[in-house]
Amino acid sequence: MGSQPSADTATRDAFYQEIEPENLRALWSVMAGIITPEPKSPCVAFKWTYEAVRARLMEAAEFITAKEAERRVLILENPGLKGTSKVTTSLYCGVQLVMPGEVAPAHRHSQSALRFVLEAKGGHTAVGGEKTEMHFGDFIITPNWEWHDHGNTSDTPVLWLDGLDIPIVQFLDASFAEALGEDEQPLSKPEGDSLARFGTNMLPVGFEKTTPTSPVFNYPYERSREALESLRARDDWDPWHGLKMRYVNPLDGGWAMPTIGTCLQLLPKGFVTRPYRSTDATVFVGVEGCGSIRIDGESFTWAPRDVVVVPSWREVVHEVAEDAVLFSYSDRPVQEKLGLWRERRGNQ
Ligand code: 1HN
Repeated sequence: MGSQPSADTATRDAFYQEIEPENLRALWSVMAGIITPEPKSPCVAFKWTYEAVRARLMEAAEFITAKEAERRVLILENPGLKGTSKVTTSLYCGVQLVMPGEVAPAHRHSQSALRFVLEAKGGHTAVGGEKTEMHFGDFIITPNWEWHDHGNTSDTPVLWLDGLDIPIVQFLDASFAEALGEDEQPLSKPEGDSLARFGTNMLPVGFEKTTPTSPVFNYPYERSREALESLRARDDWDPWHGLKMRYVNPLDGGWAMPTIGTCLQLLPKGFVTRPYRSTDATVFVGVEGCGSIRIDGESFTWAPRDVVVVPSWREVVHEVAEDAVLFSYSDRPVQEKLGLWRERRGNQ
């Protein structure tokens, strides 16, 4: 009883083929592939060297302006996800170039963006009526549906890394976008307003949270770096992360962005982290010093501004020969909200 049917493979395969035109599929024939005992991603570990990406952007600048392109960006596309414009299965990564005198015109869209500034001596971005100057290492947020435009009034190129939740919005089929029709949006706030209002461990009395994104939109590197430097005095290193801080929304202590979690970490000279894995595939950006990231035994050496992507649930070991700083981003806030995020700390 219950174990009777035992048709041959040919009978079963014929059945699968017969039901296919009826838009039916037998779960038992695909179940092992869709419900895996552990994450099994087509996303692969990879490194992009900044100098190589920068050189290609400079080449592009000879045949297209920032305005013509709308955004002059080279997408860092994961080799395991070709043709998808994804760096991981849930996130996007690109490097953007704005040449002296150029503008990237105002537009807005459902996707949220982060900028991590790689090279800037006077570039700027405006978000939701406020302009901010860009400096190396600044983490800048463009919340979804806020107008944003970029410009460069300096005499040197401005480059930054763009991290967006494009694949998440695409998965949900929730994309809207529009152009303002002007190069620059009208400014309604003085520069520095958001940081003074929300980024000084004080909040305007009576202020109520109405959006899921941090009201601080530029987290200057100078401040974040100084915090890490002050904290090293205690010599209190996490064996898996060194000294790793997350960027927060001062209104609730949560992640600064609803879909993308961002961190800055310091690893002291000679530090080797213990093996670590987590379900959030992560994009690391070298900021200071240099080192290597061993991913499931494969080593990727990095220097400032290089980008390394670690897929979900792959084992990570950081090793640095000198003091090193890394910026990173992942979809951890989404996984946490859904109760899906997991980590495993090895060598305990
Ligand atoms: C975008 O708006 C920017 O504003 C950069 O700089 C990259 C990639 C896809 C869609 C919108 C930007 C983008 C983007």
